[in-house]
Amino acid sequence: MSVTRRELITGAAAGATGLVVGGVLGKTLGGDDGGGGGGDSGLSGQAEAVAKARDLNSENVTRAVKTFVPPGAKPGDKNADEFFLFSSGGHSGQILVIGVPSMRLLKVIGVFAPEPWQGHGYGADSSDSVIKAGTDSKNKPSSAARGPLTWGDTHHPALSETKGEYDGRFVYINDRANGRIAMVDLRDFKTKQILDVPNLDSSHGGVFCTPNTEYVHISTMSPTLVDPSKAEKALETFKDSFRGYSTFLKVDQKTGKMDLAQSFQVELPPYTQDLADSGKLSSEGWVFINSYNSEMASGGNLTGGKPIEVGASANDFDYMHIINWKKAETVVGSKSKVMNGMRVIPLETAVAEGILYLAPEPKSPHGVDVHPGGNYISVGGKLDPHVTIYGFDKIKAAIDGKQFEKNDPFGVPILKLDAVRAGSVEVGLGPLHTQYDDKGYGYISLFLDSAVAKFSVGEPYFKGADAFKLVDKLPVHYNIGHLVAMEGDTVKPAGKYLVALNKWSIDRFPVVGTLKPQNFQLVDLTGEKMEILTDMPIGIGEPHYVQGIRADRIKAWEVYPVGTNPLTMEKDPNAIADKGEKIQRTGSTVEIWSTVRRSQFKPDNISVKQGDKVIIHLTNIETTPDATHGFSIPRYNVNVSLDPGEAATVEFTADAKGAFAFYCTEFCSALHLEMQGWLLVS
Ligand code: K7E
Ligand code: CUA
Repeated sequence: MSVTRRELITGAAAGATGLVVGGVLGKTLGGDDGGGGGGDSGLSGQAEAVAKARDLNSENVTRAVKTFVPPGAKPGDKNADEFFLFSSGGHSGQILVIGVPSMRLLKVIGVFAPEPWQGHGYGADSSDSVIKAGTDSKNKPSSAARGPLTWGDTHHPALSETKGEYDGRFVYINDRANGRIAMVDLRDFKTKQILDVPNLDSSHGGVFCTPNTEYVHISTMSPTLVDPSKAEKALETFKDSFRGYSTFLKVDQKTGKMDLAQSFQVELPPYTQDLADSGKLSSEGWVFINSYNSEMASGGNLTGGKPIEVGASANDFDYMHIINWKKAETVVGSKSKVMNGMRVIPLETAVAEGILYLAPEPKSPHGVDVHPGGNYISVGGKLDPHVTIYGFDKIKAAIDGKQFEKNDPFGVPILKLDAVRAGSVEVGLGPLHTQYDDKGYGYISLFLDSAVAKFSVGEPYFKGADAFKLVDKLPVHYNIGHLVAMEGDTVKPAGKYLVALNKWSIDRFPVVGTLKPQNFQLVDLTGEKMEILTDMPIGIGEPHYVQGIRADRIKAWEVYPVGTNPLTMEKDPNAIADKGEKIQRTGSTVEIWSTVRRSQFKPDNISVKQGDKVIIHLTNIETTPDATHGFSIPRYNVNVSLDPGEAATVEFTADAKGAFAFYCTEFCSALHLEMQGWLLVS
């Protein structure tokens, strides 16, 4: 159908050339009867004039029509956004929520970095305690060096799943810089937990949920120095001093929170473990992590040593780690040791129990992505023009038949490449990450080529000579890292759209200074050839990974039941109703219970003595969607957002003397400016 429409639009069917905008809109707006195809109806005539005046050709207009969401479109309407992207916000430490196909930014979720509008990290107990708990030095070997962390480099979001499909409950995201992971509840799109993961000093792409969100996984990137007192000679004894960790964080199904007591790690060789993905369907129960720097290069370029990048690219092969987590689960109770509060299955035990295997991966591997059917695992090698496709059936057979090439220096068996490779496709330069659609195709990002390659991925869709073949290639702008197809990590991808996440955007946008935006490009997958529909500049950190979920899977709340504490998602014990306001002094502590509504704080006068501890419980008693108020106290760095129904507590020592005019920071009503009060510190 889209082809027909496209032919009509471009005039290809009629052999016409040039601008036929009237025909497009006549067809689109005129319904199925094809009436108005001549472009002479009032509407299409007007549109044609606008298109001409703005120098838009028929292709541009088609793209606009494919992505336009009319003002007031309701969720679920055919012309509304059909998908949401949950994008890492890179250095901003946040998550971005974007509508597809409109590519409109819908929300920025405060995660690792304070976010003033949401009051995330500016005085409210709920968010401050999440951020504080997110720097838990006792979980790290190198504890002494750590202070409170107020930023993160968000990289890989992982949406929760049920039976391998996204279920719209939670999203997890890691902090590349500090080896941490956060959980956002998709009922209110707020961060509920930041976990400073034991034994992980860093993390990168090893984040995903298992098919029923039994666990969320995170692994080390740069291996961890196990005993920090040995730092001085650490690099000379790299092989013995460092270890990697594959971490399975147990998820509480009700709250989405990660429970350390039920979590575990599998110790890994000190290679650089990188991207990872969960097995599904036929490979459920296993996970796959690739690695580079199996050379264990550690640099020394100023003192005659090999630069790290040279040392780390010396070998022809690195290793995919193949981990049997279902097996690990049965062993962890009896055969683990506890390290920094985490149960760890030692490397020797992992080998002895058949939990860990390696498979060779060509030339600096990057992405590892499991096919929706579960059998194929696609690996891109940054320095190899091929994508290598492994077969899980072959991996299983090779393990059972002990088809090992040898053991690595840590005794981990390395499977024979020929025994586990199902196929390979020459796709172009710098292949990184693969996503899948609903028709059996894979899409791989080509960093060096600045392109997306589409290839067929074996059975059940493609057999024989067609099994693994390049079928299309699309230039993107420029230097693509990840890409995301809608629900492309699940057992049932939705197809339709793909978004290319480009690192460079030279010449695509107006010059806004020396730091250029990233460029998200929306790609139409419905035609024979991939086609770019639109560019979206991202001017807030460098996103890495993104997941795209069907919009109708998200069942977000519009208002909280009155008195809800966002941290617990339950009624706050200090929430009050109208007329419950009071001020109470106990020794040098002053506690205030305040209602918040259009257009007043009650009480609006608070009098304390210098040095008093002040605790203010605020309840927004509004039940109207969007009736949000803010609460800010000048000079005290307090700024809380009180969404409708929300209860929050602010606590501080009144150490500065004076009269402080607190005010509502959200333009909530005609008397918003009057929504203020006085804190007197005498
Ligand atoms: Cu390829 Cu950080 Cu997922 Cu970026 S990683 S590209
Ligand atoms: Cu409440 Cu402005």
